[in-house]
Amino acid sequence: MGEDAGRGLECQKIMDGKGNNGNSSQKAIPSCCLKARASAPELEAKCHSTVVSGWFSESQSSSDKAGKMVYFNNPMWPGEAHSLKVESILYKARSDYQEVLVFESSSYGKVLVLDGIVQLTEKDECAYQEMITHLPLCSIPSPKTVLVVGGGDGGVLAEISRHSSVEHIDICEIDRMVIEVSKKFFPELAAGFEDPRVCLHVGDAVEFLRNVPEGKYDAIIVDSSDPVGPAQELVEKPFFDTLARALRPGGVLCNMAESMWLHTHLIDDMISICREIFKGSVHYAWASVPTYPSGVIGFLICSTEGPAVDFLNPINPIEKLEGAHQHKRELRYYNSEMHKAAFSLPSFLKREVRLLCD
Ligand code: SPD
Repeated sequence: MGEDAGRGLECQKIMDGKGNNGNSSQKAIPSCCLKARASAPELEAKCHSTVVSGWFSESQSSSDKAGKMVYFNNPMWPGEAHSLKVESILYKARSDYQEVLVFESSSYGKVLVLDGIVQLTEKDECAYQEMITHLPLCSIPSPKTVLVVGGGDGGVLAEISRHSSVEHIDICEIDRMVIEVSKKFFPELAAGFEDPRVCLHVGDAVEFLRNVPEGKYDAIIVDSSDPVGPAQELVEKPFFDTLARALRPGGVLCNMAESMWLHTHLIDDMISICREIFKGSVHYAWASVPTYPSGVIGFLICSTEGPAVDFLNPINPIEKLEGAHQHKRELRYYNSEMHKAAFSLPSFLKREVRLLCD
């Protein structure tokens, strides 16, 4: 759908990363590129996705002064790179913030890649989008106001739209190109923007949250990319402070929280920050997503002080939600059993992230 349909346009705000309207001539360089430049200053520091001999790999490449390609590993998962066979490249362009790539894979359908990192594939996107949405929304009775941070592909919006209690959904996505590309190549997900309850803000979430009235939301979902590049600030304490401030007492946050196989230190840091800020409860849950590094992704799920939230036993089960199953798309991954199971953690994680045992 064009942005002129639905109520999306009425509340659309367009800002650059600094909260100004219009185009800024100074474009921020993604921090992964800064890292690449620091470690190899002779490189023209522009990240490219890597497609070699018909295979996409989750590593990045850059060209040196002589135009020769140099490959480097993503700093988030050194020493490994998952690969997908490419049938055809459908779209490739650089936005103000990142490189955006869409390709048709031979086994996972269409794939959306940002700065060389897989964001979703048609085959397994359901696991991530359903879990990050319904873990929080099924844990509170009758959610009404929801904020999505990131989520420019629209998949999380499409899941929220199953909840008929929801009256208003704000979404703050920094990169307009992600929205446009999703509308073109992933229309089933981007259909989420058509929901008349959705209010789109194109801009920096940190800036957006600064101006949100205290206690506005029942739930916030942070559907970000990894904390390299434009999403770096989204795992830092000041950002969690603003999220907590924007939630009502007993409101819930669900935040993408990386892989337990690869990022125990990051998870540990995030949990310790959130324990300080969210006085209700803080939990870690996970789901299986084959095309994410190590095949799993985690969610940090927290509540603010107020009416107690029992995340482990959903009070608002999806099976009882009127209309949730008569939706345009079938639920493929989430159900109340998966919800409860998602909080079961392997022993190594409990040992390495001691805060999970408190
Ligand atoms: N390592 C990849 C994590 C990507 C998380 N965001 C996915 C966006 C899908 N809506």
